[in-house]
Amino acid sequence: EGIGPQEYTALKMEVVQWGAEAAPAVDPVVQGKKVFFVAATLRPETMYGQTNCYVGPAIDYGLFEINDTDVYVCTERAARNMAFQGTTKERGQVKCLATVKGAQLIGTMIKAPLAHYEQVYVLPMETVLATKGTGVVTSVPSDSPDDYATLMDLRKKAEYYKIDPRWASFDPYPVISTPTYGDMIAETLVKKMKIQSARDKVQLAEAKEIAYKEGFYNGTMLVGTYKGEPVQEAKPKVRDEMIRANLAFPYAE
Ligand code: A2H
Repeated sequence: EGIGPQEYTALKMEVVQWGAEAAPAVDPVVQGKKVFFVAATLRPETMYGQTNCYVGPAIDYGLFEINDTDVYVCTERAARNMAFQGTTKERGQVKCLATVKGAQLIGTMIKAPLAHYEQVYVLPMETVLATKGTGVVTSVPSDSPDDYATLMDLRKKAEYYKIDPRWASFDPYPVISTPTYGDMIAETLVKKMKIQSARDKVQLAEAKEIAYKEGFYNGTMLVGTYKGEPVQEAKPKVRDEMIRANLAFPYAE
């Protein structure tokens, strides 16, 4: 974060099957349309390692009609921004078909573009901010300490979080190798720094910083089209590849 706009990659994760809590509210309004959860990421090159997707359970989400065929699930704030960035059919125009709480979206099955696990589930993350990105975060526990810590919390207390343990059963999948931290930098850092849960905010912020810098400057791709290449080179190429394939689009704020 610094001066100027943050350039995200907005990843399109298509709904395969709505969770039981969402189906009654959304099924009638999205008939015949493709619906996508849209996740804002700064690490497009890690998408091979997605294991799930996160929403904030208390956050309000909308189902926004973007054009004649597609509906996006994100915050209203993000939908408005998209409407002024050429994402919608008509500039500045976006119609909300329905609103839902994040909690209702949990357990929905979605496609994860490029990922080793082709279909993953929507899970809750308390630390998702409604004021950043789209309010939807794709989870890459191999490379994001926050994603890793949250996934482990969910596995430990599935009942408390009201999730089916199967939804959190996809193991972290190695995507990037660094000389100092091996091929699962997030897991290595969380263990090394003795981070107990997603509530250890200060240590997680430090781990996030290390993982980001190490991955970017010293990381090598272990999978995908740019396997063997430095992360610095692969990152824009993976982003372009996804955008060309209509699996993602640029999003700034
Ligand atoms: B990143 P910045 Cl592998 N609330 O994507 C909380 N976190 C959010 C968010 C929100 N509303 N919207 C996006 N994010 C996350 C991948 C990733 C990310 C990896 C490693 C680090 C990392 C997979 N999750 O981010 O505050 C998203 O997670 C660490 C910086 O705008 C997004 O990129 O700088 C990142 O935070 C955006 O954070």
